[in-house]
Amino acid sequence: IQTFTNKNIVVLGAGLTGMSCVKFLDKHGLTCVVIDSRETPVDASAFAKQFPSQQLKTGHWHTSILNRADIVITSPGIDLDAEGLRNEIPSSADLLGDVELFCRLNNKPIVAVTGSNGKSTVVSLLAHVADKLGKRAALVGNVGTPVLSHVEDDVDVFIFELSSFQLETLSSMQAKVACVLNLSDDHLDRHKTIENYRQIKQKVYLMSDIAVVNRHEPELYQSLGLNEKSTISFGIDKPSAGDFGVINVDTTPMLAFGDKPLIALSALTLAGMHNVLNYGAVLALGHALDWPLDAMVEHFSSFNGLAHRCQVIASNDGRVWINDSKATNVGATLAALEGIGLTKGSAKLALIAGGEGKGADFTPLQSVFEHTVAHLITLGKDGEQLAQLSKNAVQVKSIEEAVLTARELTNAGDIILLSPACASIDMFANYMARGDAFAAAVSSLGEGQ
Ligand code: UMA
Ligand code: ADP
Repeated sequence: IQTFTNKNIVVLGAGLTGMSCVKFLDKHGLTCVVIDSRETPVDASAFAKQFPSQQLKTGHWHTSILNRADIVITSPGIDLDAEGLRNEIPSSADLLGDVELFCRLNNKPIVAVTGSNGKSTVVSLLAHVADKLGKRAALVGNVGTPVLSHVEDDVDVFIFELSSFQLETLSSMQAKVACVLNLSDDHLDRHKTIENYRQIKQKVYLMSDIAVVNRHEPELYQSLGLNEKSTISFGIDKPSAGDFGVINVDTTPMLAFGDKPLIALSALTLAGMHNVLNYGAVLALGHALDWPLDAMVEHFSSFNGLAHRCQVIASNDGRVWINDSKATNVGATLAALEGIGLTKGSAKLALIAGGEGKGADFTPLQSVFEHTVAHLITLGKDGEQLAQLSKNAVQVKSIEEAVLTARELTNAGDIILLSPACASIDMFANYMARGDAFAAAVSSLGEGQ
């Protein structure tokens, strides 16, 4: 970090990432200017009090300061091209993200997980198992804790959840093991094409000793020519020796390592085939770290999943209300609908969806809407586009109206799923606020038929 001394350092963004960067630089006696285009991203007087040596500039991008930068540490949510910032940064400047800075300073083992869906579930389960096995693990990154806030922790392993945004500015990671869980349309408003998005995700494999790969998505790794010996795969089909998958023991489907059965699928707490894949990925990652498989499996049962991911909400009107607000892309909503479609029996399903679609193609949802969704209730910026995919669609203006409409259209025994296939930012601060508003609207309904 001493190479940063006497340099003009600019931190772009005063969100979680930006503030973790200022704190880190400040602690090491370095000064920077933090720039944020919003008027009041943070309380300016609290900032001045906490960081008297640091400067905060808000309201616009202050390009004259950026033009003189030697080092620019940017936040993942800032689209440098769309904001017109790329050309304002001197070509000689060191442009990096917080994860890149972390990796330049770190020499502890890293597990890196990326993908369109399942990242938070996989890294949280891995961290849970680590904890139970007595390993000191720090869970950081896109999951909500900026990496730099733990860079000096004395741990056995860092577990990184990485977004495509964070990968864009990362080149120095040397992970022990990395995984791209899956890929489906997401963030295409920023990455433009699925090919660009894939290439950004695949970078994790080029920065890792061991690659954990999804056998059902070979296009994510085959072209990279990875070393067979240091590749571990997972899937829901029968695995080869050294890989993870599903085998039938008598007639019981079980997660297995090669031909060794580990646990029956029916004993897994998180439901749905997508979660079988998530469990398989966790086993493969743990195996790459030499963690004992039997002990890992033993600790699966005490992990109950994360809020806002296919979470059943308490209600007393006889219906099953499910909050899957974290389904912010088409792939996640498909996984939820396919899982529920397999188990719902004769119950009717009403789906609440819509929001900011981020330029995704919604048509993969059309056939599952036709077969599984009795009533589609849409809202938000791209609600109309979704509504066009179903004959049984109703458009509403708010989540409260969506809940009331769903209640009117359904009967006791039916299922109502909030799984938007879209980001929430057009109507809410984030997916958690959307899920909380949904749960609050459901609880205010009271009893009824
Ligand atoms: N900003 C501007 N102008 C803009 C855009 C942003 O000034 O046009 C400023 C905002 O005012 C804000 C700052 O930039 O102060 C925000 O930076 P940010 O959007 O990078 O958000 P952070 O608070 O730093 O949070 C980021 C991740 N956010 C995004 O990538 C959008 C968090 O992931 C992550 O948990 C955190 O760093 C810690 O690593 C969230 C996320 O939504 C959960 N991720 C996306 C996803 O999962 O789909 C990728
Ligand atoms: P991420 O951190 O990648 O957004 P989460 O674990 O938070 O992933 O889950 C996000 C959404 O994706 C939830 O709606 C969840 O039910 C769904 N999901 C989880 N795992 C998978 C998977 N392997 N494939 C498809 N969808 C998934």
